[in-house]
Amino acid sequence: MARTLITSALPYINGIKHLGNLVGSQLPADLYARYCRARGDEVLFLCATDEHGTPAEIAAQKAGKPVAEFCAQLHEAQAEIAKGFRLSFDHYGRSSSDQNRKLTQHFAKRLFDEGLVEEVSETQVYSETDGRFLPDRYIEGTCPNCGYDSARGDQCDNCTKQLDPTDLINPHSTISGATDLEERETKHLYLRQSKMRDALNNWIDEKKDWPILTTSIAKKWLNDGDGLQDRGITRDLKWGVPVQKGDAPWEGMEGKVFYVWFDAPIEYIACANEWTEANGLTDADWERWWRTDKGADDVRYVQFMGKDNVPFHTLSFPVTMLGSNEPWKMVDYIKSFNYLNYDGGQFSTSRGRGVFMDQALSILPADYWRWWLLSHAPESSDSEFTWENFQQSVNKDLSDVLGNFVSRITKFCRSKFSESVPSGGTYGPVEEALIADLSDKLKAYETHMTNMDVRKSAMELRGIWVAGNEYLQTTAPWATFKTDPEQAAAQVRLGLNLIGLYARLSAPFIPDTAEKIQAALNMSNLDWPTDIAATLGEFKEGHAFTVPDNLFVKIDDDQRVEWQEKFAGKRED
Ligand code: B3M
Ligand code: ZN
Repeated sequence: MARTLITSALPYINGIKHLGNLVGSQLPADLYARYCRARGDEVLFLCATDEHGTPAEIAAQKAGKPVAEFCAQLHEAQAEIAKGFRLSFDHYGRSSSDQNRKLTQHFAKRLFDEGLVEEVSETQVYSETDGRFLPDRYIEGTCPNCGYDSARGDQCDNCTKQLDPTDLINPHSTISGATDLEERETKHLYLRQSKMRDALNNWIDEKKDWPILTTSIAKKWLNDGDGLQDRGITRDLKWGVPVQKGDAPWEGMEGKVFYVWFDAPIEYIACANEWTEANGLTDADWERWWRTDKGADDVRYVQFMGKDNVPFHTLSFPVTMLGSNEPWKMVDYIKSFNYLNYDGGQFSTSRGRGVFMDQALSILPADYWRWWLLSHAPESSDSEFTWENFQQSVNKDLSDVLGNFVSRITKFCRSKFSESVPSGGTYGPVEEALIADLSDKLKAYETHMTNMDVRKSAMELRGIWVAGNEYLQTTAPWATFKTDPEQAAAQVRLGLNLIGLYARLSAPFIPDTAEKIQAALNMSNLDWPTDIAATLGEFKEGHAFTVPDNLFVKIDDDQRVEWQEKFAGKRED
């Protein structure tokens, strides 16, 4: 049995994510996980909240909560919404877990022992009042370039000039407002990425099948001079993984934590350990996914992420893994995405622009969103959400093509025969032609799904739905019934079987709808079809079903305009 390990980039903890975040990692990862499971793979699908770093501290401060409490709350909120979107994670972990703390400290020790982590002394801004070193974002002052009075220690938001905290005029702490800031000598750990340039180049060169978007970003940073600079992996923050050498203290590093991008990807591994502990499994059960010396050598590991995350997954995280000189399972394929824009601009978390995951579910069921987002995934270029396009896609693809097909056949059968599959008639050349056509389409669909070509998969699936509609158009059982009820029975029988086929093939995209059909048509499972002819003979004469409720409700123009206006401004909450 093939074994597939799938991770989605870990959503950051500071708030509810928008639809652009969803389509850039978690949703396509779910599509692939569901497909692999349906094909019979053993799948481990992991995701977690990314909880450390300054933005978490700042968001907690804004919310007036201790940071640990804030993160616990947002984790629950994100987990709940992920369920709402039917994201089928085997575990939704937390980068603040004990498992991740231990593993992160373990990697730091290994890298130190291998000469890839070094201690470096540098000067940083210390606040006497706050009793701590202040990272860039905790210092504000007047921009020396444009005079803006709230420039941050790393950058002026007004003129975009990159700054050092010491460049600021009248710098002060954003924690306390204190101005008694001074520069002090302090020690930090640096990851010597430059030492791994050859190893990384060789590793990436082996990946001949990776999407261009992924390799071009990786290669750009790897070979364009500055990209593979040594990076500081520690910070003077309270919230994070404490710097330790394995389980031993690290002299001179007291009170420091690891940089969030050091511990976040390690959570991919730790999450598997959280999963085994949450389910009463053993260490061997997660190690067989992650350690090539413990059975993971036959695992295929696929990562999903937005393009801005690619450098961390092709450079710094592989340095951590390879540099440890331990047999960790490395990623086999990185599927990356461009950005989804919102109605003529960008989605923006800080400005509350666009539709956020909780809001989306409050107005329509998950499948509507899943279908639009996946069929418009920003693969080869950025794509854009507009309400017109969304309305059209829901009304045409889901309602007219799929929903209407299901409702016409089941209702017609109920009115002319009964709520069970009618007997009589036989499949002839028209039916055979349809079976041949669908067999080709199924192969194409499988190829696209296997290759993670999300949009192409959606178009192929839609084509499969359309083929059924065309069959109905040509054979017109309602007309046939008047002259040849036996033949009409055979046509309806095929139609009902097509519905069963659609439920199986559509489940990775629209799982709730697939389950509704499954229940209405009394299907024992939604297993993947291996042979179209066999699947279309599944429901035999006398097989009982019920007419399902309308699968999709159309969006009318008034409704569209109302939503358009509602989501035009800043979200209030
Ligand atoms: N948390 C993505 C982001 O919030 C970042 C991904 C981490 S993956 C290890 O932009
Ligand atoms: Zn400025």
